[in-house]
Amino acid sequence: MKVLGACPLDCPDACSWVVTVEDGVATGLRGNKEHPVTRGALCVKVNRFLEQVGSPDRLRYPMRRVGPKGSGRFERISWDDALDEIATRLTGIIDEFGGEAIWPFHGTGSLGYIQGMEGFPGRRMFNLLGASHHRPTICSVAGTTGLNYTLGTAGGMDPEDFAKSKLIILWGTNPLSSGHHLWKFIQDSGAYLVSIDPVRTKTSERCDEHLAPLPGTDAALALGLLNVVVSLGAHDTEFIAEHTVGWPEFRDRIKEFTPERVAAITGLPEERIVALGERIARTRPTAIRASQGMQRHAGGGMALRVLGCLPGVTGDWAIPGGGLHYSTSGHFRLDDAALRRDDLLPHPVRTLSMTRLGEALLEAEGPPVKALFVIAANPVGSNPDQRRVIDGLSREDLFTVVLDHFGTDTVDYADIVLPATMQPEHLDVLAGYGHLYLVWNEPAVEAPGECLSTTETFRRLSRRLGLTEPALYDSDEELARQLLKGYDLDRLRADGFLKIQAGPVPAGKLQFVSARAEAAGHDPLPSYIPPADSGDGLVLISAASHYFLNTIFGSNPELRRRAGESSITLHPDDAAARGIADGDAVVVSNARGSFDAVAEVSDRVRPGVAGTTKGRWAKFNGGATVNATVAERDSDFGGGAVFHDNRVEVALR
Ligand SMILES: Nc1nc2c(c(=O)[nH]1)N[C@H]1C(S)=C(S)[C@@H](COP(=O)(O)OP(=O)(O)OC[C@H]3O[C@@H](n4cnc5c(=O)[nH]c(N)nc54)[C@H](O)[C@@H]3O)O[C@H]1N2
Ligand SMILES: Nc1nc2c(c(=O)[nH]1)N[C@H]1C(S)=C(S)[C@@H](COP(=O)(O)OP(=O)(O)OC[C@H]3O[C@@H](n4cnc5c(=O)[nH]c(N)nc54)[C@H](O)[C@@H]3O)O[C@H]1N2
Ligand code: SF4
Ligand SMILES: [Mo]
Repeated sequence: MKVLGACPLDCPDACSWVVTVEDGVATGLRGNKEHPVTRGALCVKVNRFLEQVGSPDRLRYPMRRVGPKGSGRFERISWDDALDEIATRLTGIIDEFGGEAIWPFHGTGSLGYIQGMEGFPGRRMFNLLGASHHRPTICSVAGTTGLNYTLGTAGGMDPEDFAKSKLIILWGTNPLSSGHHLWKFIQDSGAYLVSIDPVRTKTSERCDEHLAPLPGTDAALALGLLNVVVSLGAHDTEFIAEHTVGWPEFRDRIKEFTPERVAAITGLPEERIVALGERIARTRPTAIRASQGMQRHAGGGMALRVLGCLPGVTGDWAIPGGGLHYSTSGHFRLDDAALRRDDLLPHPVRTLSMTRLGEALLEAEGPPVKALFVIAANPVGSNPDQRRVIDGLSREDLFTVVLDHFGTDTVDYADIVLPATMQPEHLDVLAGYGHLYLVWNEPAVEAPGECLSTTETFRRLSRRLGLTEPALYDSDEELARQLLKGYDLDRLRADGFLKIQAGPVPAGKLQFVSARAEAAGHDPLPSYIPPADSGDGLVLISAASHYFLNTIFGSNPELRRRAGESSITLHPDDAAARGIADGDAVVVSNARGSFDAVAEVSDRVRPGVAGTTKGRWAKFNGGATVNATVAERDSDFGGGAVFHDNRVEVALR
């Protein structure tokens, strides 16, 4: 039997997949050949997904902690005992501290609308209890907010239109590792390819040209390129007059960013900036692919805001194959409010920021956080300021419940662990953020042991708490129907995917001057905000690993073997200045913390920059990973994370 499903992982490609089931067991998994973006291929990680599903390490039963927090020592308990204990603890906490002392902390382990981050499963129950809301700031929010200021949407181009582009700028993005299905459209275009990245990635190596600016200086670079375009008179006066607001003011701002000044800010040769500006001036359509990496900086939101303006100056927004693609999420008009049911709240509640977990646990203002539900997240591995996160999770008076598939670094701090179903075992609906398709995930097999889906876990807990609100007991299929109002669910289910219609970009007039940005306390004009982490040392970028998906697969033996040891790439000049040679054991540190790595000396990174990857497990890496060095600091817009705005020192161990 073949069953159509969807990859749930936090990846733009949201692949449609086909599970082969024999005698109730999933024996094969491949990409759906019919899906125009998946085209039959998954990726190096998800090709091993069934290994994960059948792994002997998988959590199969509810467990209660028996050793100290962090020890990872647990005993098996029944679901009845687990639910009783959770219900008793929650009731006590609500009585003493109020509902807001509960934090449902959702991660990106699944981006499903029914079981994952997009739908916040359990939110209806938590609303009824008056729990704090969760703001997912860990990934893309700064860029989304910045683009919204400019475009009135973060939607952007249909990535399939990259096949029509003549010049493609891959700006702070490494699609060959972090979402490779776009590459087919890029190749089909035959366009001139430019990579803008402080690191020479797999993607940069396949481009015609690679520029390596200093991290966090992209907004200045974009303004400098526009300076060249405008001085050549190549701006599209007709598009500007008809579709934009604030051109005279923006034009003055652009004039401040001369190639000479921008060369000093970005560390790029002036003639390379001028040459790329000239190329943009004469090439229509020009498409920009920018993704989340380049906005993990103090000025990340502003950087995307400026990038959204660029095709507004050249008129590319009006040409198929021109414009910018960041995330297509803004185009999906799904009724997620109907899923969340915030109308069930007894009173307004506070919102807690995902990336300020350490702070919230250690020094919360207002009601303390007394109960933490970690749902498809691994904050010890993925959050900034690992040491403080661990200190917070170690609090004896904190009641922590973790729902997961594996015994992660975070599971080690749980009071109660609940085993969750994996994608072939539950129903879900996905929406790509790198394409315009809804993707259906039909359950294919039974879950092992006593694993339950997240929705079913919260239905059972609601019952245990004696809650009578009928909305808490809707089935997964009922939830999918509520979400997909206006789309043809039955067709989606039969075909496995359904292309949606993109909304207009820009939505209304493009705002060079943004009243909304001004009202939020920002510069009304696009500008440049420099990096925040100052001082000496190297700027450490910890980008996506080719072999892991965030911390997922971080315990898969074969992928760990292929990824090799935890490494840090140093430019030969920076290595020599520290007496470090290729292969040396080093310690990477700053005031926040440190982690061990092996030095790789290579000019793949520019001087002043060091490179590593995210996704490693602390318990396999001497107890700390790169996130021990990252600050719990907000980016400019939306309170986003600043993983790549991080200065470190590197020394021999
Ligand atoms: N294999 C794999 N795929 C993944 C993931 C994974 O962990 N592994 N993660 C998934 C997730 S959660 C996300 S959000 C996406 C993220 O995918 P990307 O958006 O690609 O994010 P990053 O890998 O953080 O960064 C991309 C590139 O930006 C560069 N960069 C960093 N700072 C700057 C800067 O200031 N300016 C410029 N121009 N470039 C900069 C980095 O060197 C890196 O090569 O990928 C998803 N896909
Ligand atoms: N240094 C550095 N750190 C980073 C980044 C970076 O660029 N650099 N990138 C950041 C980004 S972009 C992101 S999105 C975050 C991700 O951070 P998190 O959201 O914490 O994601 P993961 O670390 O992948 O942890 C997800 C967990 O969910 C579990 N899981 C998967 N599916 C399910 C499910 O259906 N149910 C349940 N209950 N559990 C499930 C997995 O087993 C895994 O343990 O990491 C961030 N961390
Ligand atoms: S991780 Fe991305 S590329 Fe790999 S199967 Fe999932 S959606 Fe496709
Ligand atoms: Mo992400």
